Order: sequence, then C-alpha cells, then structure tokens
Amino acid sequence: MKNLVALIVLLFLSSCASDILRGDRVTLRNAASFPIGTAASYSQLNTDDSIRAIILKEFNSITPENDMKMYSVMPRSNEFRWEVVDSIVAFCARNDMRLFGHALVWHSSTPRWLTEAGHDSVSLSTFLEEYVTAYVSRYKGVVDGWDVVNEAVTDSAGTLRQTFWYNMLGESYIDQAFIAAHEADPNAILFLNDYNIERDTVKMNATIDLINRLKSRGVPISGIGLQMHTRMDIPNEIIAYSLRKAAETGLQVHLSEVDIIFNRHNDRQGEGEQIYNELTSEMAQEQGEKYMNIADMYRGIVPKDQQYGITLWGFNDRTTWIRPFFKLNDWPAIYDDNLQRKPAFYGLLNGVMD
Ligand code: 9MR
Repeated sequence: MKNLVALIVLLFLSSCASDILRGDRVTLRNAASFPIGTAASYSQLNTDDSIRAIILKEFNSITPENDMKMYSVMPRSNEFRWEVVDSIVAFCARNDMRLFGHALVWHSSTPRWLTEAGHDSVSLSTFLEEYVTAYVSRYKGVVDGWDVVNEAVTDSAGTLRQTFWYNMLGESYIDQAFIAAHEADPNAILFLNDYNIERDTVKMNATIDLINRLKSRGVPISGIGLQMHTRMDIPNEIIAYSLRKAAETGLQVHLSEVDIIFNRHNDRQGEGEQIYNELTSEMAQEQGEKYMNIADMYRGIVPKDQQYGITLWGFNDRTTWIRPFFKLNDWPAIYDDNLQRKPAFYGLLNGVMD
C-alpha cells in the first residue's frame, strides 16, 4: 500500500509543473534527514559553473571521485601532492559540506611505481603505515570518514581478493590500514567499501565474515560501504537482505556510490552489453521507482543512528563514469544529459523523505 501511494506521489511529482517542486526549494539535501552526497572532481567544483551550482543546491556531502586516490595524491615515489585535496577541503568548508575520503587502499588506485618498487613485506608494511598516518593526520577533523580499504573481497566467492596488497601482506594489510587511520584520527569513521554486495550474497556474506574477523581482532572498523552500482533488474528483496546484513553489523552504513543502469556489463572496463539504446519515458519512470525503493529500504532497514548517508557516483548522465568506462550508452543518474532533473530525481527525493 505504501508503495502504491509513493508511486502515485512520484508520478505526480515528476509530471507536475509546480514551481515550488521544480524550483530550488525542494532539494535532496533539505529533504533528507541524513547526508546526501555526490562524487565530484576538483575540476567540476572549480571550473564547471552549471555542475557546481547543482552540487551546491542538492548535496551536503562530497566524495572526490578520483582526486584522493593514491595515484592522485602520490603520483611519484614518496612525494605527496596535497594542493588538489586542500582545495576540495576548502570548497567543502566554505559551503558547509561533509568531505568523505576515498580511498586509502585500493588495488586499482595503487600506482605502478609502488608495485614495481621491489618492496618486501616489511618495507611495504612500513610504507602503508606511513602513508595512511601522514594522509589521515593531515586531514584530521576535516575528512569526516574514509574508505580505508576498497574492494577487498572477491566476486561470487568467499575469499579475499588476490591483490598486490593481499599477496604481499596477507589479510593483515586491512588491519594495518584501519589501525593507522584510527590512530591518526580517532574520530574519523572508517569504512570497508565494496561493489555488488547489494546483489551478490556470497560476496556480502564474505564481507560480513571479514568484518567479524576484524572486530574479533579489535581492529577499529566503524563503517560498511555498499557502493550500489546497481541495475534495474536487481530484485528489491535481495537489496533488502543485504541492507539487513549490513545493519546487523552495528556499523555505520553508507550507500557510497549509487547509480542504476539498464544495460549490463561484466564489471570489466570496456565490456558493456548494450541492450537498451534509448531511455523511454516508461523506463525513466521505472528508474524513478527504483531510486525511491532503494532510499526507502535504506531508511526502513538501517537504524537512524547507523545512517551515514547516500552518495551518488555522479549525479548526471552527461558526466557519468559508466559511459566511458564500459563503452556503454546508459542513463544511470538522477539528472539528465542537459542537467535537468529526471524522474529518478523525484523518486530519490520521495525515498529520502521521512
Ligand atoms: O569513477 C571513477 C573513474 O573515473 C576512474 O577512472 C576509476 C579508476 O580510478 O574509478 C572510478 O570510480 C570507482 C571507485 O573509485 C571505486 N568503486 C568503483 C568506481 C567505478 O569504477
């Protein structure tokens, strides 16, 4: 019944011409009782006026899409480059926005100079500790939370991913990263973040097992991030199951990189499978409903004091990572190519409201 009422409201919101609803007064950041974020780049925040204006209007949390990754802050051996991060910090402070740090340790953002530096386990472990300590201390009290370890678990299997970090240090690289981050900023919320765990229950269960092992060793983990790069045909029941598992950990729960596609891919670069060539108005409405369902389930299943927030991995179809990354034409975001609100926007708006 609630769904039916919400759907009617959604259809009404997305079709009605009211200036109040279409205008600036009803925005995501004003409607939600938890932070609403988007991924953004330094250049979008600084040079793209239309994108920056929408970010300021709709969101109160920013995750730098790439600018805080290891390859960005340490492009050359042991040389930190802080300028870009400092500028994003200043942007967030000026505009009263939360800054979320992404990501301290991730196999895909580990620079080649590091993997080819000839480290042994002792020297790599020292590097990891020094890197995390220097980075997190510099932004102590400024970066609210961090994806400390990103994508540590293998797809569809109960194992840890065989990355450079795992192969060199075993599971202890995760412990070391969390411990160093916590020592550098005891108040920062520290996340383990992964993709597909809203739909791949084997992977989700392995993630929960990992979290339990970390906790039993006293590792200071305080959050679980579900990236939620999801798809229209992923059943709500499975997403609800995953949210329940996440909530049961007692940790903060972040929907950290949300977008919703129609087509498919196999998670590998350039390997999209184009099934839908255009976004019909019916598909757009269904996408609105899916955004609403996800936000609704988040509010309904995750206790209030564990709701770290919902972050979109880009808010518009024009600059979405999906198209270049998978070589796929899709429409995953809540604003369209012309930077106008889609039915997806109104669905999300409806879903985040208490
Ligand atoms: O959207 C990001 C894209 O611009 C980068 O090329 C890519 C590699 O750094 O990372 C993308 O963001 C990823 C995020 O950091 C971790 N989760 C998956 C995201 C999409 O691939």
